[in-house]
Amino acid sequence: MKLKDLGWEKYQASLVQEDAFGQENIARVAVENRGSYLLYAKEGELEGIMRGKFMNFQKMGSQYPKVGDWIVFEKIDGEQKAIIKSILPRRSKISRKKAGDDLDEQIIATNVEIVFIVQGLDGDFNLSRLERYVVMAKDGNCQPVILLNKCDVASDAQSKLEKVQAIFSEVEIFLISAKAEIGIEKVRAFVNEGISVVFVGSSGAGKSTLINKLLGAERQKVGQVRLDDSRGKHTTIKRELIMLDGGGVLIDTPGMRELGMWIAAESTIEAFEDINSLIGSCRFSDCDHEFSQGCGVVEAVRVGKIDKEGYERFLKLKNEANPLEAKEKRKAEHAKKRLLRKVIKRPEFKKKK
Ligand SMILES: Nc1nc2c(ncn2[C@@H]2O[C@H](COP(=O)(O)OP(=O)(O)OP(=O)(O)O)[C@@H](O)[C@H]2O)c(=O)[nH]1
Ligand SMILES: [Mg+2]
Ligand SMILES: [Zn+2]
Repeated sequence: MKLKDLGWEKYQASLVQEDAFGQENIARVAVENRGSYLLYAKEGELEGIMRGKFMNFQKMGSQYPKVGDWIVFEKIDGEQKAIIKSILPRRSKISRKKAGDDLDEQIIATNVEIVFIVQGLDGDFNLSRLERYVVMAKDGNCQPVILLNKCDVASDAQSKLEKVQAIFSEVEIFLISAKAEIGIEKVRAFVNEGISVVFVGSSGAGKSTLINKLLGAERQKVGQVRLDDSRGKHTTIKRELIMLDGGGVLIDTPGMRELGMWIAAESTIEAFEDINSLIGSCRFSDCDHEFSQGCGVVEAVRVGKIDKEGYERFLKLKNEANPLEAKEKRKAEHAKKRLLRKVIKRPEFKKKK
């Protein structure tokens, strides 16, 4: 693996001297797994873990490594593992902020030049959603490019294109068909050596289909959409960085029907009303509703009180919404409680009789 193919040279040129100085062990975050990261480095694939300094204090979600990040690591001898030491400055990012909360943002990808906004010309077509994606891209210092997909099956493609053009006069917009391979070369033309791009859009819009066509391989799993409303089935469940032969980096992302789905784990729970209503019945207040003992939600699923499919969708979203952060939050909560107990035991806090 060459750092150059991952876009390092272009990225490095944007760094100030101190950031880049003396850093030999550089890798790029390719996948965020539960509890670890897949890193791409000179020496190939490494499992990135966090320790020590990184874990010493409670961090905000955005301070954790994200797909697309350049990181400095320390290799563990004799293993394909590395300790993540620091994250190099993000030149751009595509992120979703929770309403009214500027501090806690959920980052979808970092250090990308272009955001391909993929929208189906079928039931997925929605101008206000396009607008939000365009804002998101510009906010994050990325160039938005709109890809209106599935033109092979849309009879009104031309009029929809004109509508979109009228609204976004400064954005490049293309009619394409990932499946019928129409306009693929126009997309390919953006992804030159050293360029990183991310694909966003609803589930079922055709992001993974398009990525496969760009790769010339069936690498990404593709799922059917529902006939009545064109909704996808959340086929892609992880953000993933993929290298293109001849340079260029593609990031596939799980699609969301609503941009509001890019939210923290707690909000995921709130979105599932039947699950939310049972949370009080869990034995532990920090129950993860998956592995924790005495979980009222798991029990309700077992006895059929909650729809199993709905529960599985909940798990998928819950774990998608940044597993590491959720885990760290729980740890911090425990530590706080322990500290509080100690303090209360101290004599000066005991009530005088
Ligand atoms: N007719 C038509 N169907 C397409 C086109 N592109 C993709 N599809 C179909 O749309 C469905 C969804 O495609 P995916 O590539 O899985 O969509 P996605 O955006 O990756 O969806 P998620 O991974 O769930 O976010 C599949 O059945 C594809 O075959 C197209 O250009 N025309
Ligand atoms: Mg996909
Ligand atoms: Zn529970």
